[in-house]
Amino acid sequence: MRFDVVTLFPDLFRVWAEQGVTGRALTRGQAMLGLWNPRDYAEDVHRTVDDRPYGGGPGMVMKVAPWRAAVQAARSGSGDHRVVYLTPQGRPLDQAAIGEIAKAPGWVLIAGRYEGADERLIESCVDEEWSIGDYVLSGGELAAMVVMDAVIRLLPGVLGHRDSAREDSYMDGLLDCPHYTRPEVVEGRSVPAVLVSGDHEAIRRWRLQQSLGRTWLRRPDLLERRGLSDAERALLEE
Ligand code: 6GU
Repeated sequence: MRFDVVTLFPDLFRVWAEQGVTGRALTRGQAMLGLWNPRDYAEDVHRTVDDRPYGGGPGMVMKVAPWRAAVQAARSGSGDHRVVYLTPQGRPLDQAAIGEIAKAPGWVLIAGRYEGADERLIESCVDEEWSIGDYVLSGGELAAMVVMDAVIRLLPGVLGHRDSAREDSYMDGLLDCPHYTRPEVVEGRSVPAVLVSGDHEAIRRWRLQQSLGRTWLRRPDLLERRGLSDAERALLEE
């Protein structure tokens, strides 16, 4: 998987790209990251990347020329991957969408700033628009990192197989169950007895029950969409 990010703040990504599970994947070459700064593609002496909006009003608008030049350099410098503009106006992503995104060989992600992009930039070089949720960020950089993190952890060999096995199991589409580690008692609160029972079948059932119960209480919308198997229905009624 290759990501090419078009951003005015490439340094934000350089620190991110060395940390944790995603950092390790990038270091090992399981994923690749290219960074492209529109400021490097501006033609004027001030290296202008934004300008005042036609029609007036507050804020600035991303200028077509430097952003388009950076996007084109990013595309031709990699593998002609599809171009995504990250914006709250985009298609809202969920885990199923992340799974589809992870199947492509790569993506060019435009992390915008200011009030938004000149519409002609979107018309001329954007294939898709994605949103990471119904709230507004001051720039697309964090959204790009969110998407890349969610995708990279799905790539083969990125998570240890203990984690990926857990991910493949009954948890899909449900909220996670509670977790505990030592010590066994914290401020008078004990670890649920079943988890120290050594009964692996009972532990599996408890975790599924917790996942189902939490999802039912906290995110009934998820259960609505996903539905329940007969086995899960029976477990909820115990
Ligand atoms: Cl993708 N970008 C920005 N700037 N804000 C957002 C977003 C993206 N998704 C939700 N809010």
